[in-house]
Amino acid sequence: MAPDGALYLGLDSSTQSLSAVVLEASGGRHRVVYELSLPFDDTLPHYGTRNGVLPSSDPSIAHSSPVMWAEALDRLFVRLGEARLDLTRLTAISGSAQQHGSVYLNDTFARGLDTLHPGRALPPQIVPLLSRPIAPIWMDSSPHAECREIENAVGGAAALAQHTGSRAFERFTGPQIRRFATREPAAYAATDRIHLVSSFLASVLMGGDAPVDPGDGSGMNLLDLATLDWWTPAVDATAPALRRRLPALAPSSAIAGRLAPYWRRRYQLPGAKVVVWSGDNPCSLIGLGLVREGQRAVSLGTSDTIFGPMRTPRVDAGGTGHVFGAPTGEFMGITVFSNGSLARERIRDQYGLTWEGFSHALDTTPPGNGGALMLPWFVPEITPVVAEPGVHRLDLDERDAAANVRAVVEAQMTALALHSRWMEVTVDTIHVTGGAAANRQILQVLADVFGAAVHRREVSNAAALGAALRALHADRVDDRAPITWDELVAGLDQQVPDVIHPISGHHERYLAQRARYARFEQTEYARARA
Ligand code: XUL
Repeated sequence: MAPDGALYLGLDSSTQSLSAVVLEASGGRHRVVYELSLPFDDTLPHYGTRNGVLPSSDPSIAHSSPVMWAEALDRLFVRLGEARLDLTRLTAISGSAQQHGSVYLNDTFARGLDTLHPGRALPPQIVPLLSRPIAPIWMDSSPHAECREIENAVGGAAALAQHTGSRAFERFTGPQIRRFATREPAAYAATDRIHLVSSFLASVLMGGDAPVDPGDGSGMNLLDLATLDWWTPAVDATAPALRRRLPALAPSSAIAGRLAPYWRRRYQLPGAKVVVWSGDNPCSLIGLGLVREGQRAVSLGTSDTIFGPMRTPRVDAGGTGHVFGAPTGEFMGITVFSNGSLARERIRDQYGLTWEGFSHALDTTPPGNGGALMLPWFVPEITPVVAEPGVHRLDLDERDAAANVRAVVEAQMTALALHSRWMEVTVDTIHVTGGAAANRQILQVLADVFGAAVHRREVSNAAALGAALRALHADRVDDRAPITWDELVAGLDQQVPDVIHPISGHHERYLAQRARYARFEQTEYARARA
C-alpha cells in the first residue's frame, strides 16, 4: 500500500479550462492540498479560442484544438512544479474531460506518444499524429441527418436508447464520427484511432493508447450498457470499419499505464500510475460524494446538468435524458442543457452588469417574476433539442434588466426540474458544483424551484476532485488494499457544506409557474421545429 503522505492528482479538461486537484492521503483520510485552474483562452491565446471553442460563423459548429488540450497539460505540470508539493510522492493520476468530443489520430500515434522527446516542446510533436487537426466537441449540433440515419439503421430511436442509454444526439461521438467519415472520406481513411478527449489525454500522459471507460464511452451512442462492450449494430451503422478504429474499453478503476518518460524527465516526476480517465459528469458524481441511488447533483458550468446515481439502467422514454456508466461500476442518469453559463453571461453582458449586479437583480425581484418568462436559447439547445438559437420572452419587457436576470435563472432552474422527472427520484437534497455555484442568489432560486436543500462545498471543481478520488481508489484496488466507494467519499476531509434552504411559500409559487413554463416551452419548441 502507498505510504502515508501519498499524493493523488486529478485533472479536469473542461470546455473552458484545465484544472487540477491534488489530494494527500494519510491514515485512511485524505484532504485537498492544492487546486489550480488554467483557462484556455488566457493561458494559450495563440489558439484563438473563445470560451475554449474555435470561432465559427455557423452556430451549429463547435470545434476545439486537441493540441491546445495537450499543451495545457504541459503548462499545468510547470505550475505544479512551482507549487510547494513533494511530487516524489505522486502515486497516481486520473482525469476528467468534457464528454463526447473526439480526437482523430493516424497510424503513427501510439509510437509517436511512446517516443515523445522530453527536451522538445509538446505541440509540434503532437501535430503530426493527428489525422484531423480539430476536434468536434459537445456543443456541436451539426450531425442532424446522421442521427436519424443511425437510429433508422439500428431499428429506431428506442432500440438505440435501450442499448446505448440514449437515442441519437448530435453531440454524441457516433453521429460526429459519421459526419466526418461521410464528408471527409480521405481523412477518415487516414484515421487509425478515434479517442475521446478523456482517453486522448490519458494516452498523452502514459505515452500509449489508453482505453475508454464506460462512463465516457456511454456518451458515444456506440456502447452497449448491458455488456459494456461496443454494440455492433450501432458501430456498423455509424461508419465503415469503425470497430478497429475504436479504443479498448476498461473499467474506470483500471490502471492504464505509468507516467511516460516525457513527463518524468521533463518535470522530474516518479513513474506514477495513470488511471483510466472518465467524463466530467461521471467524475463530478464521485467528487460530490454521490455513490447511492436517490442522491441528486446539479452542475452549473458551461453546460448545466442534473444527474444522480442509478443502480440499473432506466432509460428516459421521453428521449431527453441519458444513462451513462458511473465510476462505481453502476450507472447514472443525466439531463444536459447547453445554455448554462453562456446564457447567464449573455444576459449579464447585455445589461452591462457585474456578477454583483446580477446577484443584486435577483435580490430585488420577486420569485415568479410577476409571471414574466424567458426561454434563453442563446446557442442551439440540447434539452429540448432546438437547432435555431433564439431568446423568447413572455410578458417580459426586454428593457427591464432585473426582470431579465431573474427570468434567465428561473428558466434554467425550472427546465432542470421539468426535464429530470424521468429519473423518478424525489429530491430533498441537491449537491451543487460548477462556476455559478459561487452565486448564492442563483442557488436560492434552485432551492426554491425544487423545494430542496442545496449543499455547496468549498472545492469548486467537483470533476477534478472526483478524478483525484478515483486515482486513490484505483491505486488501492491495484495494491490489493481496496476501499469501498462509501469509505472513499467519507474519508475526504472537507468543510461542512454551506446549506441553502428553500424559503417557505416560494416552492408553491414555482410549482404553479412550472406548468405555464412547460406550455411556453412546448409552443416555442413546436414553432422552432415547424
Ligand atoms: C454531457 C455534456 C456536457 C459536457 C460538458 O452529456 O454534453 O455536460 O460533458 O463538459
